[in-house]
Amino acid sequence: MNGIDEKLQPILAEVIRRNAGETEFHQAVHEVLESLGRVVAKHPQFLDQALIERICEPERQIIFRIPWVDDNGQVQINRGFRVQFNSALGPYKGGMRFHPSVNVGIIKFLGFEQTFKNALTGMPIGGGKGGSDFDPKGRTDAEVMRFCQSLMTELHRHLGEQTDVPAGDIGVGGREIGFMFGQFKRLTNRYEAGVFTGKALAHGGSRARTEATGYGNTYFVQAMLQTKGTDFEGKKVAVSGSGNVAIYTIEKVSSFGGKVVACSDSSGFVVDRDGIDLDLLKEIKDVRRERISEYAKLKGNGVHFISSENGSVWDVPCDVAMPSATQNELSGKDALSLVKNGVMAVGEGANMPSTPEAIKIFKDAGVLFGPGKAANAGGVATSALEMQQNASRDSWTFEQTESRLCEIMRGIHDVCHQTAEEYGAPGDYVLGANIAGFIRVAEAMRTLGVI
Ligand code: NDP
Ligand code: 2IT
Repeated sequence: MNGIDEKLQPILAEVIRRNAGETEFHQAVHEVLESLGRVVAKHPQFLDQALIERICEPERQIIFRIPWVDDNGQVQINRGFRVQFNSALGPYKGGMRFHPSVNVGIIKFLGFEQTFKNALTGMPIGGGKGGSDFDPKGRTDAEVMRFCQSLMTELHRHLGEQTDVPAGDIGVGGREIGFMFGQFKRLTNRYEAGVFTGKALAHGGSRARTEATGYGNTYFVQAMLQTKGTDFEGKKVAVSGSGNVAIYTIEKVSSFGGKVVACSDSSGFVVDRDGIDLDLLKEIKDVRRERISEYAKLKGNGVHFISSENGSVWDVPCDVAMPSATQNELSGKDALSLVKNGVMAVGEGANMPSTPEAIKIFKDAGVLFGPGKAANAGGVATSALEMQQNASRDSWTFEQTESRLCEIMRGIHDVCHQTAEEYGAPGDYVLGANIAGFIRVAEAMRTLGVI
């Protein structure tokens, strides 16, 4: 029917009833439950102690008002969220997202995914996520600072390096982390560097954290390609988004000999047959905070901007697709177009960017498919390395940190690959990631008793 084992059907029905209207959360739970049929058939003990039901229910959800004053003296109100999903393996860990689309269902799906992703890294971190419907676009630095300070005035009481450790996500980068950490430090009178990750180097940030998600996804896709005896050399790559994850994906893919021919933002995409000029892209996005259409204007010379009404970045022919913008950005139609153009691998830099229809199309076509909870885990894994450096009051070199990241990504790839084989679905990284992540969390929960 819906691909879920009959013993697990009531669990999904209850999640849908209890979280009415939260479609992204339903989608994320559905996908994991679909994989767990094979686990409970082999190990029925996972049906005991309502383990699966408890995994689907966040430990704590915090929703709060964020009032702040804009540059015109007007009072603005946003809503803040922190969903502390699961702390069986360690303190809640996961990013903060600032985007007008943010609501409790989106934060809940992200926290749920984060729980399994963090387990896959093998690091001692639980799962959580937070954010706000605040839109940073067009806001001045002073407005962003006042907003972050107001948010932290409430959130600080729920955080701690042993309790809950936020980081960045969409709309939250070094600037926002700095403002939030600054307000946390002021309110608590504690220099607790390990309470945030993604900090500036001056405050105990880790080298390679900024690069880690994009680099990690590239390492993951490289490992998938190697199972087919190939690599990035000479491959054409399409990347969506042009934020943190996209930029460092483009950097790493290029260093591996691939050519990134397209990237995007929510207004449209650019195609550059010579390969995206990374210095220009960083200048437009990181320094000037402008739209991707500026890239085509400044580069000229046959580079086109196509607005989202007139096409999709996934129509650009490529060998490898690396969606790095947002959830459900790659539809069934996009997947058909990619398959028609001969795509051989997809690595999800974003969280849940491919719709269920798209995933099925890739699977049926034999495309190597690295799901977000495995492929984009390099960011949070390096956050855990930042926590490790903070705890030991140490600071590692870029090379040392990147080499740990590379090992961790190889480990995640291998555990997903082996688990898929063990459960009778060789090459199915979705199944491998869901099962391997679930087993680590569920085993840890069982030994803690019913809490
Ligand atoms: P950024 O804010 O740096 O960049 C986000 C990019 O995605 C922008 O180009 C943005 O375009 C685009 N985008 C955002 N929302 C939409 C939308 N609704 N429709 C189309 N495009 C959109 O965020 P990150 O690069 O950090 O995050 C990108 C993805 O990667 C997210 O799914 C995030 O959850 C995931 N991720 C991030 C990690 C990290 O360490 N930062 C770690 C693991 C996963 P525009 O500017 O027009 O909004
Ligand atoms: O989705 C993610 O894994 C992130 N946004 C990074 C989380 C983190 O704590 O580094």
